[in-house]
Amino acid sequence: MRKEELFELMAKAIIEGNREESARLAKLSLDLNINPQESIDFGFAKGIKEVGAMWERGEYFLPELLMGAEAMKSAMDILTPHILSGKSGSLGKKVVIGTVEGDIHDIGKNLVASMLLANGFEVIDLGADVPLEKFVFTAEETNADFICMSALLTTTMIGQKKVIEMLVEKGIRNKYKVLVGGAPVNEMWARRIGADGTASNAAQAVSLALSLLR
Ligand code: B1M
Repeated sequence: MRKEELFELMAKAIIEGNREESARLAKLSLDLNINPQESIDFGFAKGIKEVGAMWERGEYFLPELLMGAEAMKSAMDILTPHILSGKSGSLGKKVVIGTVEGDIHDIGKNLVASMLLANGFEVIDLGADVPLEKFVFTAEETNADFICMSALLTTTMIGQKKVIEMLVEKGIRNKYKVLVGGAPVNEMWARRIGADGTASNAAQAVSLALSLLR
């Protein structure tokens, strides 16, 4: 089977909310030695974005959105360990990452966390719906280098701004590189709230974090 055909089947499995099929295709891609990052970016993630678009057009409702997310998770559970390469922590730089308060979307955040880990960062993953103070508290407590915040809802993006304001108020803004991301986040927003940058996917997030170390 051609790689492109497999990617199409992966997207279809997510659109149909078929957990068994997405797990089967994830395993098959590993057997075929396809880079797991490619399977996520060009296969499964395309599917979940289409699910979001169908939901927006009123063609899908919440149960279908949930089923798509479940199918996405079952593929990610199989692929993510293969992205990790054992380099974890080798850079000696610590990242505190999470999805901001009020927001339970964690698929993209998990991907960014895995890629950072795979590229030598030590990652402290606070999960999703993280109270804003917890980003600051954990960064201080663990002597982190980066604070990374994901937000998928236009209503929760403001949490990223509030965390930066907390850092400024405490006089510790310059101790950390702050990265923000998530589907509604763009360069303009990142600049406006005084973040150190944003990235539109996990690979770019890693490049950005590495570039900020120089
Ligand atoms: Co929700 N949802 N959802 N959802 N959901 C969106 C975000 C939405 C755009 C769908 C739509 O309308 N088209 C819409 C938001 C609209 C808006 O705010 N304007 C929406 C909504 C409205 C909702 C609910 C409010 C629905 C409801 O209950 N009525 C609800 C919110 C609940 C809450 O959070 N309080 C809700 C719930 C859910 C599910 C639980 C069903 C599920 C999430 C499951 C989970 O994550 N565990 C879900 C899903 C799956 C989606 C869509 C379809 C897909 C999100 C996703 O996983 N994408 C989404 C539609 C969309 O985004 N187009 C949608 C794949 C992932 C790989 O990409 O997360 O963008 P992404 O991450 C990328 C980049 O953004 C970047 O790298 C990642 C990897 O490439 N990135 C970073 C992410 N974080 C980064 C951080 C960085 C750097 C880069 O540095 C720190």
